[in-house]
Amino acid sequence: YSAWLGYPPLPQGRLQEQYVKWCGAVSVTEADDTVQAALAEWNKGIVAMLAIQVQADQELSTGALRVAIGTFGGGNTLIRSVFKEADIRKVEREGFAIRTSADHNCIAVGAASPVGVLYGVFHLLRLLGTLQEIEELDVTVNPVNGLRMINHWDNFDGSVERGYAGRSFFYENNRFTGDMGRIRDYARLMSSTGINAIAINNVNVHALETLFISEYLPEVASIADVFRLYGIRLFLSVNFAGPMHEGEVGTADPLDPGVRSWWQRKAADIYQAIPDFGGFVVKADSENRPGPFTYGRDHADGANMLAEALEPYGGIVIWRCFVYNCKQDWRDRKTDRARAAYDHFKPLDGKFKDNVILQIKNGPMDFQVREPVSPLFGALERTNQVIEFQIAQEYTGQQRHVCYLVPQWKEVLEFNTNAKGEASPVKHIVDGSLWGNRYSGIAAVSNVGNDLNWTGHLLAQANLYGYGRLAWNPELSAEEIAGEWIALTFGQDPTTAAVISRILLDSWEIYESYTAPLGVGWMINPEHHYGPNVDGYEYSQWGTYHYADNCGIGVDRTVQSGTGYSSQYIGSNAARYDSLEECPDELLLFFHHVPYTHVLHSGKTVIQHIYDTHFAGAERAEELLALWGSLQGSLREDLYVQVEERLQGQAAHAKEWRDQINTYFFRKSGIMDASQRTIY
Ligand code: GCW
Repeated sequence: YSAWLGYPPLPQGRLQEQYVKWCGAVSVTEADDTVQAALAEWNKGIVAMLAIQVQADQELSTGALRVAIGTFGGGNTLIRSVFKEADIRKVEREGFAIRTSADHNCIAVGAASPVGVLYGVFHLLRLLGTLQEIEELDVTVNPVNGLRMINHWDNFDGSVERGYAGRSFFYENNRFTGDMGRIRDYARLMSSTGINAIAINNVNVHALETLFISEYLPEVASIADVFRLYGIRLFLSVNFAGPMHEGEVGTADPLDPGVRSWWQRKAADIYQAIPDFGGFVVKADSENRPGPFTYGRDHADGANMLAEALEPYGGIVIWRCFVYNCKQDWRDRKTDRARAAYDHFKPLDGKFKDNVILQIKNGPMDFQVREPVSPLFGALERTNQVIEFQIAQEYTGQQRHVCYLVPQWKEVLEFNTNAKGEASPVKHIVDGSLWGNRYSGIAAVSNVGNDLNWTGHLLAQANLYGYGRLAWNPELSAEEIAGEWIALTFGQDPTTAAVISRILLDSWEIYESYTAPLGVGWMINPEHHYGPNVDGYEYSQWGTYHYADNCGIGVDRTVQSGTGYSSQYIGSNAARYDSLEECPDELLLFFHHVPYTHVLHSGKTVIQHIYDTHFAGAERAEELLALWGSLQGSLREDLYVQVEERLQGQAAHAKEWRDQINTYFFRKSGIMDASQRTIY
């Protein structure tokens, strides 16, 4: 339950002695709630890690060592003497500086704002928890991304759409749970990774949730109060048809004056209750949700209308680009879902108000285990945008399989869009630096629920932790992040760390290899999306096809003979994806329809690749279990057992994947496995 804030005791030794020497006393002079929350966290961490009590400053003799915590303007003389003008200038609103000062006998954690102080304290605690030297600290740290957001898909009835960790801890049975203790612990966890924005309800806004901005505002406001302590702004997903829902206005047409003033009144009420309310998240004209299309308006009309209502209060509209035709005829080979976001939003570039942010899923389809980067990144030059990841493992094992997603997210963030000369990686688009956006950042769908360990699979906590850390600083490596999470969660044993790190770092590749070969997705059971079903979505309306027949497989998205999707990329990316010769193996079937005998860059045929990866993947899933087994006795028994159970399930399920996929393609193609392994 305490996850990475459990503060396991640190091993005896030189570093631990160093910490005891410096951290035995703390100097805090500010009464601000967030600074006090930072102090409480500091005390908690020190007591647990070092087994010492922290003395308050006043009781100390002048020469004694201590940690000083505060804002630059907050009246703490130690902070004032350690940090000079030049230091202070480098620290941004949410950033902090930490310096060990021999002159002043202290480690000073200074920031421009209370939340910066909090982040600084979490940082220092993390340095201890990962056994770093603290005697010569001198760092200034600012978050790279402005918006670092979590989207909940929690429903008022307590269910969580695509939730794999129990039920909501915000709601149950169309009531607020009122479980403020849990919500506060959640806020601590999120804040410790750097999260600063959370939308607490599902983007599919149902009837009762539509009333979160009216009838239920008081309860929503009390959740905002808890988040505020930890520097997190609360957002709500809203129903675009809200004005009609309450029966006051007969339309939701964004250009209708009655609709506009309805939203303006709502905004006034919301800010009355929650003065620092973040804004709205909107899923419109997407998967049967209402939107501006009904009225012949475009998405700029819709988003701008809401933005106008929030503007006087500094609120923002986060408008999702997950807009596509979900009633496609599978016989129609011209419509290509992958094209949809670009086709809808590229023409609107520059038309959005500057408090609108477009939220773009990382790929053009939907959080598959492998898909290319959305070509909208690079295409929008005059529009605020955030990328949307999915921490919830909807298509990556549903938190029953281990799948550490940080390497996938890193790959996406590093992708060079070619948008502006040589180096235009996605990470510089979403951090706002490439186009100089007013707002930018990263959002992701949460993977938590009311399970005791928050995420169902204990190892899925690494995704939650890793997401926050990556949003704070995309330069951190997947290895570093895994290392931090392991040390903070399980303590300092190097063998344990090596084993868990290896499991995490290999897990995405393993999951991909026994499920989705070469960029083909959607071979899953409809609706719940768990487990293999090669044709599960083949004759559906959702635009999700692989077109496997007796000769070959894959979607032709080339310009010459396909849907032309490849041309949505810029320069060499378009050329590379369009070319059968140059297209990277891992995305081959996303862009091309090829015979099973097509030879990959790896030298194997497509069909042999499918067989080999599926056999190897299932075997490697089995090995994960053995690896974990090596930790028996060195971990807390309950933690050991819960992961072991999941890994057993994964190993068995990986075999099911292997056999269904291999058998399907063997029957379709009639081509034997070169190694003559068992295919049914
Ligand atoms: O991945 C799909 C999910 C839906 C989800 C939708 C979205 C919230 O299967 O459950 O709806 O994406 O992102 O809006």
